[in-house]
Amino acid sequence: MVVLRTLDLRGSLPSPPQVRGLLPRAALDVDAALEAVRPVCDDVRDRGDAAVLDAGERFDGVRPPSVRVAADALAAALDGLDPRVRDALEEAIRRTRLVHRAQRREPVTIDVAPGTRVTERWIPVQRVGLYVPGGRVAYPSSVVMNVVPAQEAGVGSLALASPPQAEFGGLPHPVVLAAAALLGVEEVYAAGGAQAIAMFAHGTSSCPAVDVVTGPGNIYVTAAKRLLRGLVGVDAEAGPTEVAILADDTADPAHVAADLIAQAEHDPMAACLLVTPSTDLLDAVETELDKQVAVTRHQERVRTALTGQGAAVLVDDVDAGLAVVDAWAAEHLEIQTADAAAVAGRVRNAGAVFVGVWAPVSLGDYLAGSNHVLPTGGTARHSGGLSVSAFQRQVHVVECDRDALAEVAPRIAALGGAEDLIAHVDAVEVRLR
Ligand code: HSO
Ligand code: ZN
Repeated sequence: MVVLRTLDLRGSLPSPPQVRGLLPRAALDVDAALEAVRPVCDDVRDRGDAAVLDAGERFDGVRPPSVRVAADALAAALDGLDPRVRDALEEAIRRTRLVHRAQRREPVTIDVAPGTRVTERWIPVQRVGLYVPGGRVAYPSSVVMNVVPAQEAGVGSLALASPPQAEFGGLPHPVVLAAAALLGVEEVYAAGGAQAIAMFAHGTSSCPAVDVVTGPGNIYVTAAKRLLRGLVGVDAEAGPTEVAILADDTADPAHVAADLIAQAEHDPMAACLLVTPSTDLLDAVETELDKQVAVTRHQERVRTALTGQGAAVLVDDVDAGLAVVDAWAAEHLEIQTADAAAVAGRVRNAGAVFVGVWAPVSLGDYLAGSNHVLPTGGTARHSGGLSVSAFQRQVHVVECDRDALAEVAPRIAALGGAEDLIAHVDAVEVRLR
């Protein structure tokens, strides 16, 4: 039996912070992992490649033949790629590129006063390190989701790391290598966990240091990113994956159950939530879960996730349901209600929103063209998914002519005086004298 913990919030709805406190979500103790990764990161800083290789042997159970994957291994992986997978990756790349190309921003020039203009330019960082996990599952789709935005941002130098696999002679998973090759990424490293992040941040003789590190990973990857943030830019912290499904009695219980199971399949710590005003739907979903979990491939972790952090929330109506999912701020939010598009239009907090019966999360994971590197753990309240902007900075370029500077000089003098920074005032006046 798979019984979702049920939370009855019918009647009066608690405040958003209270709702967050009531709803389950696997907690990651990143601080505890910090102490574990610190010596690994320091070792990579001090001993470079040798430390990366040693850590591979110790944590991934295999010593890679070299830190950098040889060009012929990349070519061989692409040659050996199943044509159906190749076709799927190519279409995923095409769609993801379309979406992310549209995120590029042209410079904007604002004439703030006659003779004074500020131009905002978006400039790509020079070099990035992209991390692709490879522990429980290999994620070639995550290669696409990281590489495409970096390429569309205009990043010139791109390195990718993924853990060495014992069954592939210490190389990363061949489908990950093939996906990298398909995208034209030539710099790939057999490095996983904290050692990969430290390699990117500090640089080694094989891998020059990068400016920005992105990509999801386990708790050690997350801890290493937290430790080395500042030395490098990092994207948002990615915790265990999540889905919330807001559904009414128009939803098909088989779909709801299938989508909860699909997310649970990632991780025994995955959090899966059904929010509904319909007790009939809830009963039907539980019956479906029993049927579907019994025959699903990764039954054990699905069961652990659903019984551990799975929950059903009963609400008065779809409006109250919206308040609940907004408070929880799911990484993935599915709307399976009447008039789903209108309901989706009112969502405030979610990493990505999936509208109606034909847009399951699985579509977004692989082929919608949207990005699947998304904010987890409630961080969707303040952050968005991975995009071109993670690889660029906006830079203000300031221009002014003599008359315009003279015009505004008294105001600079007033503010400089108010802050007792008279050299600031002098730097203007020396020009106008
Ligand atoms: N749902 C995952 C992404 C993924 N799914 C990769 C399949 N492969 C986290 O957004
Ligand atoms: Zn997924």
